[in-house]
Amino acid sequence: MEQLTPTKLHRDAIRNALQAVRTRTLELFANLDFNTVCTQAHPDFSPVGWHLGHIAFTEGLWILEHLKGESPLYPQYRKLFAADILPKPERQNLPDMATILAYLHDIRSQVFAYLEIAPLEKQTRLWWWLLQHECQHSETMSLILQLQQLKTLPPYPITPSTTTREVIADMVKIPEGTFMMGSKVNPQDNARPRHWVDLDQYWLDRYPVTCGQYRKFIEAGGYQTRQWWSKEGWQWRQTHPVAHPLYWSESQEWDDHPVYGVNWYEAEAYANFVGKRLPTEAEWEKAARYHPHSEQATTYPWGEATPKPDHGNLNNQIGQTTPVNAYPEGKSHLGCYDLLGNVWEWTASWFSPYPDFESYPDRGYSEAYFDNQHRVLRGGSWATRPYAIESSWRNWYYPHLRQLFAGFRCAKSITT
Ligand code: AVJ
Ligand code: FE
Repeated sequence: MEQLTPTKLHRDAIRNALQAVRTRTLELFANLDFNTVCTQAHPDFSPVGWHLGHIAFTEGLWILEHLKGESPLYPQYRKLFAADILPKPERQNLPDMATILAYLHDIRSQVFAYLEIAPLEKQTRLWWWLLQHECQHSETMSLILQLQQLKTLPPYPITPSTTTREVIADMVKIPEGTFMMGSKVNPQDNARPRHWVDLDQYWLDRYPVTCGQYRKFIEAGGYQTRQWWSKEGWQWRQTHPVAHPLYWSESQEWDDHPVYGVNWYEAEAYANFVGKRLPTEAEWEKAARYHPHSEQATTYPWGEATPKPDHGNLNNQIGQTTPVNAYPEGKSHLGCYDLLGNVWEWTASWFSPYPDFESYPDRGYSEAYFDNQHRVLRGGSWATRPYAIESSWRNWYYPHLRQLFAGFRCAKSITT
């Protein structure tokens, strides 16, 4: 029998994970007509079919060219599928679906052939980074598909474990003191390095803000009331005649689900309306991993176990939001729900480097976005793959974007 060395196990783990993620990626394309594949749903997003080609391109670039030392493959796709060459509207002129799929399959079989002999000891980070890259694009494809259909799905029939508005309005007290922020094992450059952060005590919402809560803001004329908005927020609001989130239903059936389809300005305005504020990302992260007894920061809110379906609304397992108290197994040590999964959460922080940041795999990945124009989101949504989720994970987007699976929760300082 073949001996199972640690490297063999590792090779198998990487291959299985890449394969599992690919299966889910391709599921998104079942029954899509080509017009949907190659048309932009929104100016800020590339066509969904472009993402598929870009996944293959990125795999070829980093594994076959960079690690294996192969000369550029498919030079005809270099310009089209690179992340930073063509403007998004010019990414609609795509090869047909069969051609994109053949490209994807050919790159993948070359990558798997190389994986058998690759010196993994030196390459682990890049392989896991690549896996997370496909995971991230898979979520973007999910939100593009939702945009293209722009429909509201019926609420998923989950009976929340507890359902009183009192519970949902609750806040959790996060104790003062230091915690270790960031990660030394997360492949993402922007999550490194680990560093100590000292915070005063503060309140954080136990749950993301729900549609029922947000409805009060709408009904109080929040979208028309200058006082709740910042200068930039009001500017956005005046140039965009909206009066509710992008994804919104009048039905009260959704009242226990998190609000989403709001941009950063809407989140900020709501927080002002209720006399709270958005948490900084450090405040969010401490609540999502700090254990008050061990005083350690865990990888996930619930500890170290890899995410399972019971931990949260992840991995497109349901395909839409769920009530904010539906996943008690995913609670943080301090008692916050739904930190990972369901909806991403806007934070008050600009996307910026941690002390001693080092770019990986290149400056275009994170460093190009340290421009004080992107806000950090934390936590992940129902469409986030479990390989691309942990308490240290940072996501970033322009504050005006409402096309994301993103909501928020609020914080409040404790003054003594
Ligand atoms: C972190 C989701 C904003 O998709 O634009 C993917 C991640 N970077 N390929 C994006 C990313 C390069 C990025 N986000
Ligand atoms: Fe990419």
